[in-house]
Amino acid sequence: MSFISEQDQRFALLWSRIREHPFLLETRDGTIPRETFATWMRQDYLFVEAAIPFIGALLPKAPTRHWAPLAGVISALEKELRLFEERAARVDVQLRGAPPAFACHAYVQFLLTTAAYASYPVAWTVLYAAERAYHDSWKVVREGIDPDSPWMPFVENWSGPEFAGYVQWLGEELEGLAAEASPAERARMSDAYRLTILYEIAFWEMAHGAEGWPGTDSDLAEAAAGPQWNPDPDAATEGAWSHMAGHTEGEEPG
Ligand code: MP5
Repeated sequence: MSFISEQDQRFALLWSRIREHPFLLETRDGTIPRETFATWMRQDYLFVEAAIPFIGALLPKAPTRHWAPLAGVISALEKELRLFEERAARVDVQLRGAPPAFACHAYVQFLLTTAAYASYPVAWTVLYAAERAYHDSWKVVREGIDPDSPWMPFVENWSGPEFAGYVQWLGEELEGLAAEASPAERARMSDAYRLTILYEIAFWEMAHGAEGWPGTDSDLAEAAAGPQWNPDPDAATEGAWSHMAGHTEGEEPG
């Protein structure tokens, strides 16, 4: 059985917690409160901003065949930041300046420490699980959302064919890395897979009304400035992942 199928069987209940999360079902059904969606936007903007140094930190460990695709991921993440900016301007959400929620902060620390201290196969496992979780999540939203929903550009970004191809490629490469890994390394990869899914669940929970820090009744965290993109809401938005096709099509696993 492939590494991913084995993990997916092992963690089937956790995956269903993601796919059945109220945040996703309410976004699909158009019943999500605007402010709840705005919380997710602010927090995921911080997450995507941190994902850029996460990818950059993988480069020193990466096989050379991954350099160009990883550079492509960094460009895509920059375009995603612009997507958040454009949407926020359209729907009048104040994106920048939100303090990081506990779950967002913890997840980002997990990403960055994984990139710094874990092996490449373990870090790749985290990358795959995080991207796969977003693809699966937004595919749930796609099944039934009003196509005129203001949230549709997010749905298209992560459930669309370009992102699907990228996640497929990440999975093929993950199978190659797992095939070469020792049993102990595979066990570490499995742990990282599970932790990433747990963080994904925690992130949806946070967005759905739990953005405070445990033990505090007001938000005492420092404001984060966030990047400045000077968005032009009238500019046509290019798909964030469209250029990845050239990097990830026709790659052989391993
Ligand atoms: C992703 C994301 C997808 N934006 N946020 C979380 C909490 N998990 C996964 O990552 P990317 O790199 O934005 O496609």
